[in-house]
Amino acid sequence: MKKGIIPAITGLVAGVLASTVFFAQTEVGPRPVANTSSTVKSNAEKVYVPFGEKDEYYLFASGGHSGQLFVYGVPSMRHIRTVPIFSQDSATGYGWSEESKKLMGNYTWGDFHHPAFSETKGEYDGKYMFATDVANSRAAVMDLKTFTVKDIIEVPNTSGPHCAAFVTDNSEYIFLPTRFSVPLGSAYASLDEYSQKYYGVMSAVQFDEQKQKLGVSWQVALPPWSYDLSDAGKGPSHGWGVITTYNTEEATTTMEINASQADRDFIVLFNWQELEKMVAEGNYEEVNGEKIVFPDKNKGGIYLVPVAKSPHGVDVTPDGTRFIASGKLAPSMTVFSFEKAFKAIENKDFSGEKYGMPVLNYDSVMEREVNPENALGPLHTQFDDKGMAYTTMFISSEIVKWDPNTGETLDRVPVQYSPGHSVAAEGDSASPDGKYIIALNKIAKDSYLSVGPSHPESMQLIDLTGPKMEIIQSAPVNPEPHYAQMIKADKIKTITVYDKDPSNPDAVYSQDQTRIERNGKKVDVYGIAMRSRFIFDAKSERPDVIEVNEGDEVTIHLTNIDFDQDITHGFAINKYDLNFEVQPGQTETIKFKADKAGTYPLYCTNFCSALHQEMNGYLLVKPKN
Ligand code: CUK
Ligand code: CUA
Repeated sequence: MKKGIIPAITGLVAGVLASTVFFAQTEVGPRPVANTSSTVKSNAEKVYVPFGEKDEYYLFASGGHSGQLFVYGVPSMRHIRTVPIFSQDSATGYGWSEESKKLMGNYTWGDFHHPAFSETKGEYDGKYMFATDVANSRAAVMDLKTFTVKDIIEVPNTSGPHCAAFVTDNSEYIFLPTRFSVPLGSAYASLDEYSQKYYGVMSAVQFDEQKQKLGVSWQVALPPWSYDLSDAGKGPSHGWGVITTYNTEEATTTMEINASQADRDFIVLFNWQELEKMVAEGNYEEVNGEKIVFPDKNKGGIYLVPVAKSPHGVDVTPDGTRFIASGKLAPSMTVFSFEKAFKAIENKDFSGEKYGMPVLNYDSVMEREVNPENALGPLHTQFDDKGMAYTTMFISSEIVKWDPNTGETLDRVPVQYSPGHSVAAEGDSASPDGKYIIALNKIAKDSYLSVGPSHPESMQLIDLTGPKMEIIQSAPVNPEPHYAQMIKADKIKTITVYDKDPSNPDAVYSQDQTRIERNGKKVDVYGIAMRSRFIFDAKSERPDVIEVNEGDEVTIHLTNIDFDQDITHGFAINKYDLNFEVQPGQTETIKFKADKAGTYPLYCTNFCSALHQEMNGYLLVKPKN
């Protein structure tokens, strides 16, 4: 969700909204948090993590169009690490090394919206994090032992997997519904044929832990609507998934107005076990190498639930009994019951059909509509340990706590400003912790020192343990944490160094194995980095020099043999625009054409020892003539 929603909403419903509320909430400075000196002290204590102690939670905030992941500690809100997922990152050489170039495919950046942890029985298991790229239709998996990306795939037939990643309760699937509809394979088709030739394809992706590879198992060619957010069932709703939709009007231009005409859009309610079975029985069509279920021909397993227009988020309650849609343009949260939906399906309690998918009767599935007074722009909902719901209100800039069992508003706290998502401690797992929630605010305005016309986004940490929600810390964050995940720190087990891998033909672990191999124009360097030198060929008079001929194809395989925690070496060649790093025990590769004759110093970029400044050598490129 971009900041553009403000004009969209003001334009559309300004007349209905109390504009004084709107402006009061977005145009003024930070509202004072109750700050008697005693509460300030106790709040400071709550977030203070003394040196030598560690935070209780990891926070993984998506980096939106930075294509990166930001790792923070909670409650200190200290930024610990930026991990590149979809975008080049010269701090780590991601996007320059051959290994990372292979992961990134033909792209240099990504738009990363929703991180999702791997799950076992609906609980975060701390093993992997999945991510999707709205910009270039990719899915990624990151290993939480090393905080590095293991695999990225481009998903065919789709465009903009925004509503993802949502992971099923035992990580059976990572579902990727899409924001944009396109013709299959992104082929050309006139927009006059939008309803006939365009599809919003949802992909069922699986992760093979053995091979450390992602793969598309099957897809569903949903109608040409926009799919917004989604969630997976758990417990009694295991095997099911829900996705919100907008633009069921099938507008093809000026979406701001045209996609908001109808009073109702739908929630797609699907049974992935049934779809899996249909595919196993051959009930699909193969298009562009993928198995695609077309709901109008391959019937079953998918239903539509009417919902107030243009819903944004949909969230399954921790106990798996309900799903809650947030209204975006209608100021309400709608609570639906899975049990009622299952009954309606059994009784064929349908009000019609769309593209072969039965439409369930709204009144048969809906449990209650919740409209907290003056709360505007509900977007996303998280949960605490008692099953209470916390919904972000984009327009009225607050988080509202309410009871899904009764609809009663329990508490509300203003945030600065315009929260998109919030994230509670393990807040979308089967057993949220209930300790903290963080508002992921789109607009920081004057919350921090000014850095010019554009400001960072803001994250506000809210304590949930007292009688009232209380903001206890705030931290700027780069664009743009659409969503985040907060996991108990002790669930993540990182390694300290990479193990030796004797099966890796690129790796060299001792000086006597270093060598420069020439084969015509091909030059392969098998070198090591250690404190505080490079050794490319130990037998050479100048072991830290690489001499090649102009036009040679050079590959440098570099192994860091300092098996010592946090001793990372970097590698850069002046004016060759090359840069990568090797972490302790790691082997990485760069390839380049030595097309510039001359003398180019090479050096370690990562301060690794007292003699780091001496860790350099030369690339000599002999001119052709
Ligand atoms: S979307 Cu941005 S606030 Cu991409 Cu999760 Cu709702
Ligand atoms: Cu190695 Cu600096």
